Amino acid sequence: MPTPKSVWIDTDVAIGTSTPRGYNDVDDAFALLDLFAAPEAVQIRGISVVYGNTTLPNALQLGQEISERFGEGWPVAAGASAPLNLREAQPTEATEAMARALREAPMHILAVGPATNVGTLLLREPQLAGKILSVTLVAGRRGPDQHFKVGPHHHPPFPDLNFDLDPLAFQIMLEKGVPLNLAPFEVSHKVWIDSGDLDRLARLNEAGAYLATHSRAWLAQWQPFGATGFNPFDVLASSWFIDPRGFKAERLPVQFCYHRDDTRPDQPDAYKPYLVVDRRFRAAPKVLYIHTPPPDFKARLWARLARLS
Ligand SMILES: [Ca+2]
Repeated sequence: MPTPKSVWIDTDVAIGTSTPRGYNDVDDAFALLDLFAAPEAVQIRGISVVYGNTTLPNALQLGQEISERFGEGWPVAAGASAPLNLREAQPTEATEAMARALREAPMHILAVGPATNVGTLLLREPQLAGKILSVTLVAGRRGPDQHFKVGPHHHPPFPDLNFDLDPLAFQIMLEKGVPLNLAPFEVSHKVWIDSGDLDRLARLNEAGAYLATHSRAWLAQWQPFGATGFNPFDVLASSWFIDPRGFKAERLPVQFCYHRDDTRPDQPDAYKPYLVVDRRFRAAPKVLYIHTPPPDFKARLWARLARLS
């Protein structure tokens, strides 16, 4: 039996919350429960939260609730409530807790929200960069023309949310030379959770019922796009981290590419950076770009979740 990998989870968990625009993403909760269900593979060193899919207070409350109800009650540290500001890059409970953990022993970081907490940590404590074994992120694409569309009626496409909210945090991670693994839209777009999957999840156990109950409204929100399910973005990162067997990934150079903002087609003068992998960027640092899940991805996920109570 291999030793469990030591990991810190940084999340913008938002399940069950909404804004006037609609329901927020449920995927962080799937990823948290997936990780809680795999103690043989991962040793959870700590959990922190960040703004992103919802506000920091919402993420903190949900993180604590999920940790206590379905996990071992790990404390949840509050991180950033807004993107990194170089003029005021203050420490947070999250950056201090991560720094303490790194000083004790090296660990991986699974950062499934905006990377603000990791970026801030690296700015303030660059000497700890060498203790970060890797950071796994949900971001990136092969080019600005790879649009994040989930159905024939989906327009404009989704942003690369975690990257778009705080590109500077990604720039800092690259500059500090931390090994990065990207679980991008490309890999999650190959997995669909539909209402049959939610029915099955609901029958699994209390944890499955929790995920299913809070995912129905989110799923319904994808129907106008012409999608019959939803892509569970963050759980691709957690599942790959737990057990990478069967996933396909490539080591590719990564860099920022500035291009028209595809999420604002009505604003022809709007540009934004894209996080792009391309083997032609010869001088750029390389990341692991995970692009294809194993064929039995969902069966493996359900089998793990079934172990929860
Ligand atoms: Ca997330």
